[in-house]
Amino acid sequence: DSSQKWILMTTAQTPTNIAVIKYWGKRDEALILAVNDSISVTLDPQHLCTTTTVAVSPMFQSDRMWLNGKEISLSGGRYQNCLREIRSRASKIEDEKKGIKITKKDWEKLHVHIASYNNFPTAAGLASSAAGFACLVFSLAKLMNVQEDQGKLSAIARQGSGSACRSLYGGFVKWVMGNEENGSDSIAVQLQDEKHWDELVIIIAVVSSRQKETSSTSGMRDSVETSLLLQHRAKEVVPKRIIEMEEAIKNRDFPSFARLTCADSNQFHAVCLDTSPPIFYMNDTSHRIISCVEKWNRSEGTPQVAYTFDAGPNAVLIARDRKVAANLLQRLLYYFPPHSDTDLNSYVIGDKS
Ligand code: 2P0
Repeated sequence: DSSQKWILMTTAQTPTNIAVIKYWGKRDEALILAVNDSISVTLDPQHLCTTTTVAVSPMFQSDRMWLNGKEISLSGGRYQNCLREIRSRASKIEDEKKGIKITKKDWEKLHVHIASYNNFPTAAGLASSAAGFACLVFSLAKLMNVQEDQGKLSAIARQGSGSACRSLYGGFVKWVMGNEENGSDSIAVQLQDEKHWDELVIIIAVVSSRQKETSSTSGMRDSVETSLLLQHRAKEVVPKRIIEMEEAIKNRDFPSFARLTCADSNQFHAVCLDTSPPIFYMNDTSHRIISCVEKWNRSEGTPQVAYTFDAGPNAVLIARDRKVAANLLQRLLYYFPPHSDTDLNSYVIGDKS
């Protein structure tokens, strides 16, 4: 009854995640099914996170969404898929004190308003879509009293953005590519919780906060169509690396963790170069950061820092402990002094959570 004046609202916060074994390439574009498994670490929610408030009311005339205060269209397939999947699982709510009663049938007609904020630059290769869709799905599921486990919710978030499925858990997370054609087994699972390896410190060196030129979605489509290296990587390389990485994480084996993380980042960017037309996500500053870390690790005889780069030039640096992290920051400031040609815009420092 639209004469009713109530609004029901809920807010959630979701951190972004950084892949240490990368997802790059889909076998199904509409359902967002990957060509290989991937593994990520979820960041501390204080930094790099999305906060989303969702509201439902009989007074709302249509579904609407605002991102960082600006209205955006919900007409895209990805938003529609997430909304439809969540709505179809909505269950009844009865709150006598507030005088709110929503039946399962009511949810089909009720509209939602969504307000989402990122505390970091959108689409600068800092995985904003991962936190964004994970938060959207999680908050809508809470609002609509959806009774599904996290795995099922991760499969819904996946249909918003592949990497989003991994942000529904803290700690170390694996996105299992699955075999089913309908994607029902393409879900995220937690490998280890946030307390398992809490000595690690993650520093993100923001090389550029400009919007990237090639979106991940179109970049990986081109790679799937043209890169032979991608085929080799998905079939031969990643399956072995996933097993080794799970073992390294379980044993808190930093040398193996660092070796696998750096190698996988480098192979992902090699796939980008092997794509036609080639995709350049890293720039000279990114390459210089890699050289610095490689030299330092070699001179110590054992890795101190792992680096990984996503679809942009920003460096994600994972230090083995706080002491190394302090040393790393000093080195970054020395080699990339502020206000020089190659200064870094800022640093985001976070313990992983
Ligand atoms: C990852 N990236 O595993 C990889 C590494 C970027 C490089 O997932 O098309 O925004 O929405 O599924 O998830 C970025 O791709 O792409 C990404 P869609 P998404 O984190």
